Amino acid sequence: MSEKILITGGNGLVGSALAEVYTPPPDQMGEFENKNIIRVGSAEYNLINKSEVNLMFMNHRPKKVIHAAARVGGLGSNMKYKGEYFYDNLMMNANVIDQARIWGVKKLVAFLTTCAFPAEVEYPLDHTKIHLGEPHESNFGYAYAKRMAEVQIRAYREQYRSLKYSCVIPTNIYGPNDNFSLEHGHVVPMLIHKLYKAQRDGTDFTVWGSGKPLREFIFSRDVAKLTQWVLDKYEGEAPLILSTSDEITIEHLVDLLVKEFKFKGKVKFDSSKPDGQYRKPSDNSLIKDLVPAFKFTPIEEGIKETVQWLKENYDEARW
Ligand code: GFB
Repeated sequence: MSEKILITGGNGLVGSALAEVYTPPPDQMGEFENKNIIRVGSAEYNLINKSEVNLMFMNHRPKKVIHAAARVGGLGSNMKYKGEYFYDNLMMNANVIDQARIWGVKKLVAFLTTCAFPAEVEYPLDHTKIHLGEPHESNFGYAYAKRMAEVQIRAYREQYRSLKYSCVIPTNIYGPNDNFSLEHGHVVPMLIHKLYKAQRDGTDFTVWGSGKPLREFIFSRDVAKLTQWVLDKYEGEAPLILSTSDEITIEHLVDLLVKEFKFKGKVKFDSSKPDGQYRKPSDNSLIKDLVPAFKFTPIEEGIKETVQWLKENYDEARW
């Protein structure tokens, strides 16, 4: 009998990539055979509510947990809903991590994000710098809530020695099944959706800000594969940054997307929209040392697959 793994946020960007990674095509099953995976989404359990989280553990009795559920959004959404982002994420994390402990889960992986790091700190970002200063003002509600998951896990590991809970810290994730909202989305899905519409309707393609900020993008399947490795193999205390450590400008991202769509229309940069944090370069040496053979998906390939996915699933996509 394989060990039951519960995945919260099971229908989201990371949850759906995890589902794919845990159920590869039959000819590639290998070591992942017989995994017993339960994916839960917000329609089944409201993780802000402790008694629903208790019910979730009572119903499923997992041995391991990947806690990928979060209230997330891009820069615009983070700026607009700071209070909700703080409360919802704080409560979800506190409830899931504590109920996991109560229900005897010995292994859990929780998600932080590189935007939880201080806005002004010596670069590159590494796991020792999470609490060394104020997060960027555009997303401090979300950032502090995420930081508290690291604190909770560190405190639990010290008090309850048998718990091997860990944090992963991905950079900006993108991929199929993302939220393609034109208001609340992250930059990759939002720009893909805008381009899709601009090409369909013969209109201009408008990008927020100056195009100068830098970001590190990671494909959702890479995050899922590395998370699976962390759940199975990693027992260390240090949070693991999941990152290619390759920075690109928003302008460069726009070029890649325009090329992928073969878009011939006008590209406009709207300086009335925010740039957000200028850059957040990260140090991926810990994960690279631990999983040296891992190959990250080149951004050109990840973008191609994501664009293709939206074109094929436009009517069912989330936004
Ligand atoms: O992914 P994103 O919204 O969030 O990217 P952050 C924002 C960057 O992309 C800014 C530019 O430099 C924007 O000016 N951008 C250009 C756009 N066009 C667009 C557009 O149409 N939509 C959006 N959204 N951006 C997030 C945090 O920060 O990082 C989250 O707010 C999350 O909490 C994520 O953790 C990883 O990278 O700025």
